[in-house]
Amino acid sequence: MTGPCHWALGVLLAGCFAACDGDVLVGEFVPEGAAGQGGTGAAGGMGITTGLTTATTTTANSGGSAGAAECIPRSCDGGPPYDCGNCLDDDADGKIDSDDPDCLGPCHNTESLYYGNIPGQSGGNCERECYFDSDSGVGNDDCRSDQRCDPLEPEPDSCPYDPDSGVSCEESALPASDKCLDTCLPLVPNGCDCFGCCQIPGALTPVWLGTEVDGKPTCDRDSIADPESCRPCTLNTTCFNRCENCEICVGKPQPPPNCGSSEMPQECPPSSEGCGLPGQSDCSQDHYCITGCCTLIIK
Ligand SMILES: [Ca+2]
Ligand SMILES: [Ca+2]
Ligand SMILES: [Ca+2]
Ligand SMILES: [Ca+2]
Repeated sequence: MTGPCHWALGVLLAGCFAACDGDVLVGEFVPEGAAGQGGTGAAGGMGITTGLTTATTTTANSGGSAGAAECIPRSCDGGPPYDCGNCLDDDADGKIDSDDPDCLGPCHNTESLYYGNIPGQSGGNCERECYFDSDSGVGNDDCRSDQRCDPLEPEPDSCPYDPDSGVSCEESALPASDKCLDTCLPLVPNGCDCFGCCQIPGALTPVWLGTEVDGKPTCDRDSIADPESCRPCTLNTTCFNRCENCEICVGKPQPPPNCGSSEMPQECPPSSEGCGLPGQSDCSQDHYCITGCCTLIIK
């Protein structure tokens, strides 16, 4: 597409649509070259405090391979984009946002760790709520758990196992509520429970993505088998997205051979499109590619 249509103008001027090559809808990727200065979103992303690593100035515009699509930022629950939605390669590994295997969703603020790194996620107490949402407190999703009730001690220093500490471990052990399942589970990547405890290939036990040692997050893809860096945890099987054989999962970027079709080898929920593998399209803007499936993030 070589016409003068700007993406930004295209949104504003209905007349432009007719001149553009096909429909250009807000929230869809447009081919490189069509956007021109429409990288307003990317520019917006630059203003955001980055996560644990220093963002490079590489953008989807300049850093992509030939034929790369224009990146459109993804929001976490309506807020400004975090590192995994800002269209920048924040850890300079050549992969941006959902294409980076370290990114587990739009509410993930580092491209180099499994630790989520968003405000409120490690709020100084031992309570846990939905790990994959915007972390505005336990009230918004009604997902409740407490690290002190887990005998595997995901946080041995700050929250050692102590079922008599005054927290109600009976309550913590109740099945997840319908509200928790409705609000949190759709955002949970394959292999994880709602609280950030995940079964990952290569790890002997389920591991706590938010593991910190001496106040520093430590769990990443390289340390999955190290129980000090990625602490063991007990899965909450009442709010759990199991990693099925033909699914893409945390730590499993490809389904095994003989799954699905050549266009879509991975398994996704009904009506969800596959994403992230060669030849597959990007998700629309209100969706995020979570473990190989376009997942609705804005309702
Ligand atoms: Ca990014
Ligand atoms: Ca990256
Ligand atoms: Ca990365
Ligand atoms: Ca699953």
